[in-house]
Amino acid sequence: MTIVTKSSYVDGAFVALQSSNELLENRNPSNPGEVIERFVRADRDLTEQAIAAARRAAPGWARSNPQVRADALDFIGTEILARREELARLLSREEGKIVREALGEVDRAGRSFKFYAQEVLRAEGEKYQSVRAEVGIDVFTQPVGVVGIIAPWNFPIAIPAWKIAPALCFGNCVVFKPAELVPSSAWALAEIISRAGLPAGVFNMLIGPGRSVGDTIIRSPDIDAISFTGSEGTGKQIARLAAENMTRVQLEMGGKNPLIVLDDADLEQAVDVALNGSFFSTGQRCTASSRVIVTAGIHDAFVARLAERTRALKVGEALAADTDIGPVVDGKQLEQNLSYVTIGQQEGARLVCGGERIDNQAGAFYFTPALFTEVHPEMRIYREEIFGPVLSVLKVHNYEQAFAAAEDTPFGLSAGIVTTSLKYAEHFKRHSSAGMVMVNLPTAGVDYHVPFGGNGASSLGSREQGTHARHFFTRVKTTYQLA
Ligand code: UN1
Repeated sequence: MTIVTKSSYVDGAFVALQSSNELLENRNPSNPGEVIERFVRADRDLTEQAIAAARRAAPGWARSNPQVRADALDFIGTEILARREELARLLSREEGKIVREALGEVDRAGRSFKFYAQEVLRAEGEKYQSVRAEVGIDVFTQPVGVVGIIAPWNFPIAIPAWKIAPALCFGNCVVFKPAELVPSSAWALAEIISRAGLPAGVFNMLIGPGRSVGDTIIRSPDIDAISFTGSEGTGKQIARLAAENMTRVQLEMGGKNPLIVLDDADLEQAVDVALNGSFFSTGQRCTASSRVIVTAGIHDAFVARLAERTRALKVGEALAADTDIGPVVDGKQLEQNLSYVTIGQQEGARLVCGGERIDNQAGAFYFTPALFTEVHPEMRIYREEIFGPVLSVLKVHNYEQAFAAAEDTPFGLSAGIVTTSLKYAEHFKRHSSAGMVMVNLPTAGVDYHVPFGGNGASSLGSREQGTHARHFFTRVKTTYQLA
């Protein structure tokens, strides 16, 4: 089969290929010998060109007819949903999540565009009386301008969608950098956007490395705002560099999300919630539950049942219908998972099951979900984000101890509780410092139309998604007028 070479999208066109171009190979983690597609790597120059094109397009797009924006977003959403099977299979091949999960992700992406197609036309603005007689006050919002969007590899289409859709909706131009591990879904999305009738320069996509493309976006005085999802280290660096130009930032970083299981929980429900939140999508979600805090009365039964269910999960090829957990995204992430398993054992935790690489001919990055018990709160496996299917169980004696343990982290993205007690559920919803709280539901897996985000080391800036996205993608203008 011939391998296609694709390129970035700048100023209304896909960039022409040249023989001197540096190439990036997109490989399938279920079969690393297979190259899905090749991509020409963008460099600093091309990034500057994309930013300049976005800058030129910004004034016109900011004043564009809202109906034009609504129609464009609706077109993109409709096509994504119509091609869901094809896009989901492509996503599974490049990222490794199973097709069922990829379908859910593609639907979420399509629906985000559909949501913002509606949001464009919502009334906005406020009127006030002034404290000075004869003065009227109007408050309204305007686009921020040119937005840099830097997306991670773990949600190759949904995260780009939930950042790009509101950016365009609120009248901004976009310079989008997908993660180099997942360029194919990003390219497919850009190709759809390229046919949505947007003026040249409104949307640009650069496939290339963080050290050149990302760095140019972050340092550019012509970028007005940066929306980033990725690691804490990169997020901090973006915040530091963006401060030089007073660029607005929205950062979604790590998590070490707790799930509390109380004695009064329904055992089967608790196991379902833990299994899904910790291991599905190969644990590669910033919202994954990587710490389960269990009260003593249910602890042993919970661990026994969870171990049984964990052992029964089938790890394998992402595209196979009977696979529960696909491969880890690449060799580097696999090494990280394995090294945390060793660390956990050295720290004295008990590895109940999993935590091993599965040998296979294709060299696929298969890793069995790992369950640790006898964990102490100071252990690294309990404190640090692993970003893989590695779960630590902490035993406590009551809700108060469970709550204190859940709160004992610098992160604050998502937190869950499994209980039949209204009192504890209410207390947890009210007092948890996480940005998202789940009762009898996994910590991961969120809706597309409500605020998404966390606190502490997990997030900086205003919330993503839903109507709240407006706060990041617009500026507020207050006008005073003498009658
Ligand atoms: C989800 O749990 O449904 O990178 C979404 C991440 C998050 C998205 C999680 N920003 O994992």
